[in-house]
Amino acid sequence: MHTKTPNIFPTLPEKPDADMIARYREDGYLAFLNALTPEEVKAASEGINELVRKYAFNETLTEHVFGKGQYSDKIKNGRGMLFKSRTSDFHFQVEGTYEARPDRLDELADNIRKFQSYTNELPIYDYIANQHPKLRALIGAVLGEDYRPYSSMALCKPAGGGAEKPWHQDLAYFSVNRFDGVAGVWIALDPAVVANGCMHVIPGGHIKGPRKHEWTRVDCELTTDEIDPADAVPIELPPGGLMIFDGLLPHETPANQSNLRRRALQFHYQSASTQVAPREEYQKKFAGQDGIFLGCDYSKLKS
Ligand SMILES: O=C(O)CCC(=O)C(=O)O
Repeated sequence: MHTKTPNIFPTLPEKPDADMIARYREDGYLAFLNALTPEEVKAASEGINELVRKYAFNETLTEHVFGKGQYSDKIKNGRGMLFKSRTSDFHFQVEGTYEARPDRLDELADNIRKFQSYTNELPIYDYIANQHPKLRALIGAVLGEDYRPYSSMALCKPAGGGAEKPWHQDLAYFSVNRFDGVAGVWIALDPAVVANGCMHVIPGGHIKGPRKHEWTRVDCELTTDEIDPADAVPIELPPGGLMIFDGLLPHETPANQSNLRRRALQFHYQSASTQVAPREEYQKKFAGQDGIFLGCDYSKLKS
């Protein structure tokens, strides 16, 4: 029986105990108020400014392209602009309502919506993602010791309107050969509270398996036919707080309606027996009894 109060542990331990892992299997997530040190949070936060100063409007290192998809109706000038590395998969995207300009890069750093494939861009991100002893112990306990990174993708919410990320299961976006071997780790860099768009989850909602996602006016999402927001709990975390969650757990983050920015790191991992699968194959797997794909069909993305 789940209560509407989230279970949030005070501190990420050196090694999670069996009760914690049992709780993860049942609820589909574990949250900890205190996981990164203030120094780690500071370095990770300053890294955002460092990356934006280094790459934004630097034509040698990145190309800038105008946003697509959910921002397509808002794009004017630098709004929703995407900066793509010329040498790697690293890219970041400006919030759809903010106009990126080369003469105010620190302000721009506070108005980024998304960072993708950023783990190798700075040692602090590689450390947190791949070497942090307590995090390694936690992920190892959840996925097995030989787990591997799957992706790095962080969403941020600028103050005063950072966009929502509606209800979804991460496995609706991914392509893997099994559902039980993917976990996400989400780390707050600012206080994350309801008003600025903290994580909300449906405890135990992973157990039902894949659910039907639809492209709506906002994004690829689970509609209220599939989830009841009344079952949700908010996961409010201070800077350095962390949540680990199952790839099938329904979760969302509302829009930032406050004047407090909400930045985060996010990494996903796969177990040793989880392989990336061709998308066509996965579409048959993440399907209903009628064989129809329930995940996010990118061919339906507005361009
Ligand atoms: O950080 C957020 O606002 C949402 C992250 C998320 O749910 C995702 O990337 O799947």
